Amino acid sequence: MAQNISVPDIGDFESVEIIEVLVKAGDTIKKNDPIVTLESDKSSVEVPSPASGKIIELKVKIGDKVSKGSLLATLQNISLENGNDKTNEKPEKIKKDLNPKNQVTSVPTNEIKKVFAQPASKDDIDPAETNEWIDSLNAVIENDGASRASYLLNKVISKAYTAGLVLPDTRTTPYINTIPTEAEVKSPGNQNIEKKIRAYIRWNAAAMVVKANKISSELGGHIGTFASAATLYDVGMNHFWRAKNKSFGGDLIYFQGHSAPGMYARAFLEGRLSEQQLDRFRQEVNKGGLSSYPHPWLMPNFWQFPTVSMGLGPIMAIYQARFTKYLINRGLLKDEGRKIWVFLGDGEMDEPESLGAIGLAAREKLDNLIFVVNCNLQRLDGPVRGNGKIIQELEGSFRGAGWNVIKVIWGSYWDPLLKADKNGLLMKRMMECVDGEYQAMKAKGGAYVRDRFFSKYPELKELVSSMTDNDIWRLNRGGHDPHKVYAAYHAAMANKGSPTVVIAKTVKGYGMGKSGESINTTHQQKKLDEEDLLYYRDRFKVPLTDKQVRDIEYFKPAENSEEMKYLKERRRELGGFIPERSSFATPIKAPSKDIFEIFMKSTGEKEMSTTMALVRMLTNLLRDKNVAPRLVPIIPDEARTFGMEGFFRKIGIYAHEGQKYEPEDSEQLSSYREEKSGQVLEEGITEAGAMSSWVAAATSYTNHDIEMIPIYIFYSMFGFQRIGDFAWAAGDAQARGFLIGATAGRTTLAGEGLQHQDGHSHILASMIPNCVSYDPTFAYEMAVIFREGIRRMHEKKENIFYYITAMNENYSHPSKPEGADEGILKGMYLFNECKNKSKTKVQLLGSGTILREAISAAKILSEEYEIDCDIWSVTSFNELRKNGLEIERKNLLNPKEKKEKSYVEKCLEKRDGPIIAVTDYVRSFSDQIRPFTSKPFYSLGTDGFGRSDTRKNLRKFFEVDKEHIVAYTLSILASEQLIGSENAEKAFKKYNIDQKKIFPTKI
Ligand SMILES: Cc1ncc(C[n+]2csc(CCOP(=O)(O)OP(=O)(O)O)c2C)c(N)n1
Ligand SMILES: [Mg+2]
Repeated sequence: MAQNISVPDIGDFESVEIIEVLVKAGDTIKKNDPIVTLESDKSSVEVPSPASGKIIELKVKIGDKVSKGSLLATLQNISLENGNDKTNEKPEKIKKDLNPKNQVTSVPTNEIKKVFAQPASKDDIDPAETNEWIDSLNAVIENDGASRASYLLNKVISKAYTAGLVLPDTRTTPYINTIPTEAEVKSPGNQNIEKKIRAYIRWNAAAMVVKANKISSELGGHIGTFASAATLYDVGMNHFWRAKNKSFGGDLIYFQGHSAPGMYARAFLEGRLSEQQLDRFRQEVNKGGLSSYPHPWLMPNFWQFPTVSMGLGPIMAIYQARFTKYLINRGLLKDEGRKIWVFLGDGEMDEPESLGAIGLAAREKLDNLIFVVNCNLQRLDGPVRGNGKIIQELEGSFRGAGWNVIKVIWGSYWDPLLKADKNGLLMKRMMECVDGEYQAMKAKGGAYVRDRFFSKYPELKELVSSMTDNDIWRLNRGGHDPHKVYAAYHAAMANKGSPTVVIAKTVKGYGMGKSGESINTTHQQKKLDEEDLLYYRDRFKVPLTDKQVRDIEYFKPAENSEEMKYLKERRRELGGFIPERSSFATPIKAPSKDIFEIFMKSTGEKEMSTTMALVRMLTNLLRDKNVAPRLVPIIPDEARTFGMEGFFRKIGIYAHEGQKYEPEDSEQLSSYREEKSGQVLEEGITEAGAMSSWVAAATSYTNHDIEMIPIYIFYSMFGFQRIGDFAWAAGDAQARGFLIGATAGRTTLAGEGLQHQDGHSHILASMIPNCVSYDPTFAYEMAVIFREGIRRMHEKKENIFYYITAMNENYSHPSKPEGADEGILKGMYLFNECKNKSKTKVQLLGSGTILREAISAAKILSEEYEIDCDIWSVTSFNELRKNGLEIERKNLLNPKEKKEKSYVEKCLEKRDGPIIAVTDYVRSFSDQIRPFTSKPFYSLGTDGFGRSDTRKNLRKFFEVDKEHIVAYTLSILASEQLIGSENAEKAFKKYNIDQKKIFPTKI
């Protein structure tokens, strides 16, 4: 059966041009294979075939204009009826639940009087009645089980809400452990041995910090943080965290940055780090030292995640967990039940980034994610919530967001007391006390606790009357009790359908005694005197002599000791060591040059923006079978701004639950198609989240052993300026991928105004050592740069990432000049020379869209003033500067040698005339190359706040339009005494340039 293929609904566009015809008569094609590519003034989109078959006749050619319904081709249908293709099917209607078990029973409940907003009574006016209710609940639990009891309570609560009762706040639960003692899963470990191992690790971690500070107090470090978290880490290391090896991808652990000494101390016992290395904590300049904090750049075989800038770890880990599911749902990664564990301080939870994405984690049902918040109640300066309770506050936030919350507040020594607390008075007292009091209690000893905590109520005083002050002092916190921690981790591992947060209460500086236990200065404590060290040794029973303690020796038991055997056996059992960073990803072959060939030719009259050119490149790349599946387009709610809405239908938007609704625009070519295996990460309005996704994808080659090509497209103003710290961390993490700063240029993004117009993102990008950045003008430059980026990063595995700016100004693009590739990549090449044989020459350098103003200015200078310009397209002032600096340094270090020339110098040395550089960025962008040429150098740029107006007005305001370039060039030539000053004066008048105008930075 023959079938016509016509243009489907393409949204708002009328009469759009066909720019590619992708099939010919006689071709056999599959359903959804692209037939043609259409291009409007903003975006390009492929038209897929509605069915499989053979093309009988093509009805269109390149350049034709078409609208909805226009005939494109006829098809001999071969499998229309086979029903295998589901792409165009509408999502299944949500079925009504017909299961009688889930039906609401029809037994009516009695209606009662409605009330509104009366607070709950605080007094028990009828204790007998209260007891009846509690007895009823107990009876249901005993007879029908916990599920039935919960059901009944829910039913009663919902009835109470409908009656208008004001119910107590249910975001939080009582201030006790979430897991009842009876329900705790017991650790299979040997507690005696584990306790010893933990003591040695504690000692060595403290010793390395103290030793470093004996060398110099400049070196710093932290003892108190790891001291409070040692049990939380150790239980994970001994029982839960599975390493990467041949048969398993490995759990991913985000360690709290300044607990690093603890990880080194364990690695020392494991034999992975030597004593010499521990001695070199925070002395990294010469090889063999240990990083202050987790820095993959500095310890690439050890650390995986840079976390020390607080708040980055939690949000990056959330997106890591989501990206792991993305890879699984796209069929690129096996689902092995790997977990992402994240260790955080309670103070760190103040960071907006720490809590900012917890809603996403719950929405995406990230049950592969486990947060552990170490609530030692202190941050750097003092208590985290002296007047409140950080644990309750966090519980409320996480529960509210939909997380599984496991509180580990009290250790086992409290169990008998809580059991004896029949009337709930102890629990009430626990709830009453604020964190400032809890902190003071751990600083001041058992007698103080008896006096301040228990003695408030006679019953509680009585409860502990047979306990000594020491016994009271020993009442431990949950985070220091390996049994409680084990039970919590076990429950976290088993949880399905939501992320888990373990909120553990600990003591900052645990075991440090008067030198730093639970006192406000704990965080800064990095020196322990002899007495403190002896105390610390005794507290944890580390088998060192007094002399060894005085010499601050590390302790490592004999290799054949039971502790060492146990420690190694545990890790062997769990598949290897943690942390460890490695990569076994196979490279991606760079796409063939053909894919980019079309961009090397002139577009003729046809105008497009570099953003459109880039989107077309990506569309073409989706036809390359090596590259296509690895592309990860990441967009924070701006796909339509950048003309990328065609991707929605073509490759789908990732949605872990698929699409449960029929999209409003389902008939259209760019329909909003969500899919479980969707490829686009449509992030919503979160640059921090989008960047975290990008980092996860850009480091997938090490964390998942699969090389991915993330391309994150954003408003360039909301890039480095907004998420600069993430970009820095990406450099540290050795991310590989593309950041695209779209709508770039202070005067190119016109109407949007001050907060949108970017004139400095390249400067920010230039500060990151492994970020390679470009500001291309023409489609062929973009193509050459982009392809080389894929080759360098994903084929050659260079640990760099690319920042490329793209603009939204439409213009026609010339053909690539012969032999320009090398210069495009190095940062500049000769675009054109005016050869009027004039005596007066100028070297005109431009980048981005402002290069086009320079080209127009050169024409005027040549035709009207007989001044010859060499026009240089500068694709990267940043790369030119890097090269210049390196060569200059080399020359200075080798004064006897013949001087080498920088690339800038090689380009310009034989050229006459002053250099004038013009960009859509602040002048310091182009000024970067000023030192590398001996010629007079002038910059024109867009220093100052942007403002909304037309491009023409903006360029005039910032003095980067062709008229200003002409007038300033004449003035520069006058100042260099190459021509008379009257030319410039005349030009200022001719072009209406106000010579008294205030400098734009001041307006
Ligand atoms: C973004 C950022 N701001 C400030 C710091 C400096 N800093 C390091 S640790 C710390 C206190 C941390 O307190 P908390 O999160 O409670 O961790 P703890 O040491 O108590 O476990 C601060 C402010 C940092 N590392 N990162
Ligand atoms: Mg803290």
